[in-house]
Amino acid sequence: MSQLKLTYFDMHGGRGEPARLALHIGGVAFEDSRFGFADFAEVRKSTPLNQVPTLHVDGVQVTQSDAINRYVGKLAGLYPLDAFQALLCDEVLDAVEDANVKLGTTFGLTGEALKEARTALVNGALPLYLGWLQTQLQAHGGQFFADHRLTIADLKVFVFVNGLNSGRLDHVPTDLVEQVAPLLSAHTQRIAQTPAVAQYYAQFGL
Ligand SMILES: N[C@@H](CCC(=O)N[C@@H](CS)C(=O)NCC(=O)O)C(=O)O
Repeated sequence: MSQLKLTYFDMHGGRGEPARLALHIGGVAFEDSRFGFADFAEVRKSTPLNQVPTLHVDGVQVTQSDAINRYVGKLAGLYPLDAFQALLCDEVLDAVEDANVKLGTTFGLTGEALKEARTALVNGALPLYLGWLQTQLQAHGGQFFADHRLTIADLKVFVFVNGLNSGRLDHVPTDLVEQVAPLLSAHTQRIAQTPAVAQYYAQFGL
C-alpha cells in the first residue's frame, strides 16, 4: 500500500474533508497533515499551485481535490466500478465544486459587499445547485447519488451541505438547505448517522 499524506486546514469541512472521510471509512492508513489558518501562507509555499488540499502518494505531491477524491474513493471502495455510475458520481463532484468556486468568490469580501454577494448566491446559484442535487438524488433512488451505495459523491455533498448549515457563512441562512431541498437535508443527516462517519467525528468530540 502506498504511503499517503493529506495536507489541509485543521477544520471539519472544506475541500479536503471528503478525502479524509473516505480514507477513514475505507480503513486506508494515511497521514492527516493539518495546519491552522495562520500557517497557510507558509504551507502554500510547499504546494505546486499554492493551494490545498494536496495528497502525497509515496512522496509525489498531487493537487486538485476532486482528482484526490476519486483516487482515495477507489482505494476506499467508495467509487463506482461501472462507467456510467462513475459518470453520475463525477457529475455531482464537479457540480458541487462549481458551487464551491462561486462561494469562494465571496470569501475576501466584507461589509455590504459581502452581504450583497452572499444574498445574490442565496437567491440564485445556491437554490439552483441545491435543487439540482435533490433532483439527482431522487432520480438515482433517493438514498445515494450513484451506484445505489455510499460513494465519494455522497461525502462531497455531505461536506458542502454541512458547510452551508454551519452558520460560519455570514448571510447564508442555516436553514437554506432544509427550505430549498429537504431531501438533501435528510441525505446529510443519514450520512452523518452512518456508523463510520459518526465514529470519525466522535474522535474529535463532535
Ligand atoms: N481546484 C482546486 C482549488 C483548490 C483551492 O482553491 N483551495 C483553496 C483552499 S480550500 C486554496 O488553497 N486557496 C488559495 C488560492 O487559491 O490561492 C482544488 O479543487 O483542489
